[in-house]
Amino acid sequence: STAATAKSEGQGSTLTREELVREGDPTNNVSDAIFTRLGMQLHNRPNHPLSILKNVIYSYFDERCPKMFNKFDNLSPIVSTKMNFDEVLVPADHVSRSYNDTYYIDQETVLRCHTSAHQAEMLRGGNTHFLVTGDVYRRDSIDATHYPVFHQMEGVRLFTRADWEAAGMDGIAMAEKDLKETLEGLAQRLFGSVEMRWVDTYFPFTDPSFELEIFFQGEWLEVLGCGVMEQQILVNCGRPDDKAWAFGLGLERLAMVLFDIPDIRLFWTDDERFTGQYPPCFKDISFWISDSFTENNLCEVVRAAAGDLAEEVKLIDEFTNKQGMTSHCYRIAYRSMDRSLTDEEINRIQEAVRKDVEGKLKVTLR
Ligand code: FA5
Ligand code: MG
Repeated sequence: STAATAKSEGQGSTLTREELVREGDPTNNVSDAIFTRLGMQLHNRPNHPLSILKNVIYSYFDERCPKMFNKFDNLSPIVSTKMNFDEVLVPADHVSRSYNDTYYIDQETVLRCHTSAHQAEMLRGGNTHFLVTGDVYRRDSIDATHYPVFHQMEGVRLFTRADWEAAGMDGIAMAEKDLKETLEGLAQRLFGSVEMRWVDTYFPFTDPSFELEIFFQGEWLEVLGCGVMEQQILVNCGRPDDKAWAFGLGLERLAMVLFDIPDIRLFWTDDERFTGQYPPCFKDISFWISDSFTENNLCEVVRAAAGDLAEEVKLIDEFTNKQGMTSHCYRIAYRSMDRSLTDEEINRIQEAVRKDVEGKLKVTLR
């Protein structure tokens, strides 16, 4: 039997390399470094940028679409070649099937190279609106925006004849229009105004097919692929009369733009901003400034009192009263990289900050 049949429900995290790989199997090309990534579930860790992003996208779909999208974020990344390739019509000679591009556990079992691997099983399960989020694996190039393990979110929405007749359109045109509007709306929700462009492309499982690119760090960055689902997939899954759109977006790429993360490797570091284990604590301080007040001087005071526990000092409010006095309110974020801070400790630091702000910066606390 193959590893695919041995795989457990949910993540493959409980299975070790020894359990998955037949000793000396020449068809296995999954290295130990990759095995250690299995089951890490970054996208399900509270406060991890990928999980924050996932939830923002979920809310967008929940608000936009009257019919709920069913959400799946715990499907095993260990899938059959049938799911990963055949069921989404990837031709037998397509490069993505090669040992050079894909991680094979054995001849019939791979680490999914895209979340599209779950399209057919979800459709057969009767889902008409769904989002699948998970880790995907590729033997890919190395640079700041590519990593052998990353995360995708797949979205699929079906339309029935009644839908496109009500819109006075044909089904494919309606699916394409709704797809682009939906994804442009998502980009707007995530980034406000951002420079983006649609690029025509090819996928075996959609026609027409598009990629959305966003301008980031001086270059066009491809953030998702999408299109109108090939009718053959719907036919094979018992939905011959419907039309559908599908997209697959790269969560790291979007999170890098959204959270200003310069390198994709940072998602895997133990930096607490990424594991989210140690929460920040916020304290506000308001005062009437003097002529000589500068923000850098304030930061020096905060640094002197808090050291590296000060994560951010941010002006959140300012106004000038009738007498011409200007008030500033700053929010200070305190966070340790290696432990949870106690209230007592933060209050003591904040008291010291207040005292020095008043004594050294010649401002009047409010
Ligand atoms: C796909 O994976 C298609 N399955 C997407 C799709 C789904 C198209 C449904 C149509 C319908 P692609 O290989 O282009 O397409 O990857 C999709 C996104 O994943 C890319 O736009 C990019 O954001 C991200 N991505 C791809 N390779 C990497 C990588 N090595 N590291 C980080 N992100 C990546
Ligand atoms: Mg591509």
